[in-house]
Amino acid sequence: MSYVDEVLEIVQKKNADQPEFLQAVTEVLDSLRPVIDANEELYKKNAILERITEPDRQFMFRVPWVDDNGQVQVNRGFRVQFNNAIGPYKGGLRLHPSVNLGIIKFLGFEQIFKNSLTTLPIGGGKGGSDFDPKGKSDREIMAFCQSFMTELCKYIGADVDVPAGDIGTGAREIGFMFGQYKRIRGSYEGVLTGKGLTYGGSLVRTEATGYGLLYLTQELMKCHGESMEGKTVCVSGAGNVAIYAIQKAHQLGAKAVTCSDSTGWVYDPDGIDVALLKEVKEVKRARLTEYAAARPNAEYHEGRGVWQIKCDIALPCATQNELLLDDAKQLVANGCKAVCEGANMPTTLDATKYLQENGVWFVGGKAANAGGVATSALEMSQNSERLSWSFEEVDAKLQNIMVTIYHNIDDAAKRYGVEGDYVAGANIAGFEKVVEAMLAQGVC
Ligand code: NDP
Ligand code: 2IT
Repeated sequence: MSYVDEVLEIVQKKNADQPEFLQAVTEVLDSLRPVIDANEELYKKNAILERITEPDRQFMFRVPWVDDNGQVQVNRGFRVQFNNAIGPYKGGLRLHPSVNLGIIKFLGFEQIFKNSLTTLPIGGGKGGSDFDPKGKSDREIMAFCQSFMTELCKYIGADVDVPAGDIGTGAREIGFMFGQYKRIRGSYEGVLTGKGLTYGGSLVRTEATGYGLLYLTQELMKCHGESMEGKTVCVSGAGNVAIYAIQKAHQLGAKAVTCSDSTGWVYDPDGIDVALLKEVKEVKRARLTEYAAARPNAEYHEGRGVWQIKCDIALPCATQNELLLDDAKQLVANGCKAVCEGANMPTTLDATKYLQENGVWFVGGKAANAGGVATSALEMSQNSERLSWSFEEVDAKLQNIMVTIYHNIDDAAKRYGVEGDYVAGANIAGFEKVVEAMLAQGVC
């Protein structure tokens, strides 16, 4: 049995109740086969794969808070510190009722490779809670965030582990958490990213994941002799990543015609109105029915369905496993040329395989959505030097990072004889740097 298969078997046995984690590990290890085969003796002797699939440590804790009726509520908090071979742990905090240890582990595991791809010195981690921010008052959100940070603050620090936003965690939540960290630890430091601009945040961080996704997509198209001009784009999600992906798509001359939330989706043939979408989702925190009601030609549909709309480029930006095999078939049948993941693991393994086998240029989230965490690392740099850079400066760095990522993953795929397989290219390029650092640092 090959070393990869041996480790896959161990990981499956140890984590049988964590399907998302197993999915993420299977994708990575499967695509690393050419590198592992070339170095099997060295990696096996050093148990590289056993070490990289086991978190350095994981914290699970009780988060008690008082709701507006005076009732005590209890949630479960998580922080998984997966690998710090190349820098302090870095990764977001997800607040969503579906959150469990397996989901945080899949996200933390992917973060190792993504963060390596950014070319910046950050390790992989992730955290969150099964807390549901929907329908909560600002006071309830603050009560939860303060309680969550009261425990989390023991494990993080500007040179140790630097959390940020993810699903359900935006500027409001980061602000409440930063305030509580400062209060308990008495330290004003860059312990979180995605902070407000008045207290150490970076320009462009809010837009960075969506913008970065489009910068990478643009480079992908360019290298295949195509431009973004006049392209029709289907986007899923209606949160931070989706909104700024749509905005940048429009700035680059394409037209994004769909978005979705957890209850339904919108098709707007005139192009999604970003200002209206921001008003509905960021200010009112309302449903997409409100968007559709304000747009004469927009259609609203309950459930899921954005991938049935004919498009040149598909950008899944909501959550994991939201683009299934049937969706992939529909996209191919409609002539879709490229799929780039704004979300983490939105495409199932069989859907990815189908897209790749049918000539769709497919770039996975570890490369395509790395602009968010890359800009977080730029926020850390600014905090360290106690300066802040202009919008243009950060945006130019972000563009450069995304273009570099595209070429690094393309080159890695070519080096190992899998040209055009950007999933393998990303996993290989991300893995190479981490494994070199792990070997240099001995058994730890
Ligand atoms: P937000 O919370 O801002 O938005 C998530 C959006 O997806 C919402 O519109 C939400 O609907 C919708 N959605 C639909 N179905 C689900 C579901 N089952 N679970 C959760 N959300 C659902 O999150 P982000 O935009 O920040 O994150 C989107 C994806 O991008 C995630 O996979 C995240 O891990 C990834 N990502 C985020 C980065 C960042 O910087 N924020 C960086 C890199 C990746 P509703 O409006 O009804 O809640
Ligand atoms: O999935 C991700 O890369 C994020 N949610 C962003 C993490 C970060 O530290 O900015």
